[in-house]
Amino acid sequence: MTTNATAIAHTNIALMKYWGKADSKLNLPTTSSLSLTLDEYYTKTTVEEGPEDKLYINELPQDSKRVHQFLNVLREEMGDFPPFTVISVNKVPLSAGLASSASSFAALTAAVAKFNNWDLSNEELSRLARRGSGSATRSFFPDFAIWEKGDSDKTSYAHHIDVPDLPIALVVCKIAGTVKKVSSSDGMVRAQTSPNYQAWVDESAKQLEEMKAALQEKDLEKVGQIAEANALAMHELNLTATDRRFTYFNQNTMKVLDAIKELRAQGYLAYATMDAGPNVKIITNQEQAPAIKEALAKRFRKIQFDIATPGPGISY
Ligand code: 2P0
Repeated sequence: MTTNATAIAHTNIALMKYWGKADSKLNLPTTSSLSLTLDEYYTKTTVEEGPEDKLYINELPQDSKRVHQFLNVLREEMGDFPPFTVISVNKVPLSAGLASSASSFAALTAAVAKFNNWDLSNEELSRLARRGSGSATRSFFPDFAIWEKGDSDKTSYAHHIDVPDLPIALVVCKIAGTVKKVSSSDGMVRAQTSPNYQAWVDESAKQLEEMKAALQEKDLEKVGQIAEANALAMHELNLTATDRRFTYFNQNTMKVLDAIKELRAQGYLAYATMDAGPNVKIITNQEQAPAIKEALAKRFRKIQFDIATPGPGISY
C-alpha cells in the first residue's frame, strides 16, 4: 500500500503576466499568460497520511489553512482521500517576487495525484493546480508554457509550447528577501480598480500573439521588448489603482531598471520583468548573462545576482 508520494516542480517566471481574476473562486484569470520554467528554483513535496492536513516547509510547521482548503477542493473534484502531512523542501526564495506558490502548488497537486494513482495528463493536473494558485498552472511544463485563460473551470489550464534551442537566460537580481507587504491576490484586486485595467487586458491579448511569433522566430530582442512592456504596464496598474494604490518597487528596483537601460545603450540584450516583489529579472541570452551579472554586481554590491536558465517539467 502507498504510504507517501513525492513530486518536484520548478518555478516559472511569467514573460506575459497573470494579474487579475475573472472569477476568484475558480481562479479564472482575465488574461492568458506565458512563462519560462527555471532550472535553478524548485519545490520538492512529499505527502503522507495524516492525522490532519498539515504543512511543513523546510522542516518548519506552517499555517496550513490554504493547503487544507486546496486539498478539500481536490477531494470534492476527484473523490475523498486521507488527511495529509505535506512536507515541502523549497528552493525558491520565499515571497519576494520569485513565485514560490507556483512550484509549491504544482508539486503538491502532482504528489497528491501520484499518491491516489490518478491517471491525469499534465494539462489536467495544471487545471487542478489552478485552484491552489494561478501561476502553478504553468509549472508542470519544461521551458515555455501558456496558461490559456479559458472561460470555465474546464477550459482554464496551461500547456507546453515548443521553442527548441532558444538560448534565453535570466539574470535574477535579488534586491530584497523580505516578505512582501501586498499578497498577489490582494494586489490583483487593487489593480483591477485601475481605470487602465481593461486597456491592459486588451493589449495583453495582442502582445501574446506577438510574443508567440517572436518565440517561433527566435527573436530574443523582441521577446524581451514585449515582456518588459507587459510587466511595466502591469506595475503601472498597481500605481493607478483607485482602491489602495501601491507599488512593489523600491529604490533599488528603480536603480536596476536604469542600469538595464544603460546596458542596452551599450549594446547588451537586456530587458526587465518584475513580479509581486522588488526583484528584477533581466531577460537576456546565455552568452551575455555572465557579463551582465558581473557588471551589475560591481555596481550594486548589496544585491545578489543569479543566472537562471530554462528548466524541466514536473518530475517524480
Ligand atoms: C504571474 N504573478 O503571472 C503573476 C505576475 C505575480 C506577478 O502569478 O492568487 O501567487 O495564488 O492565483 O499565482 C502570482 O500570483 O496568485 C503571479 P494566486 P499567484 O506570474
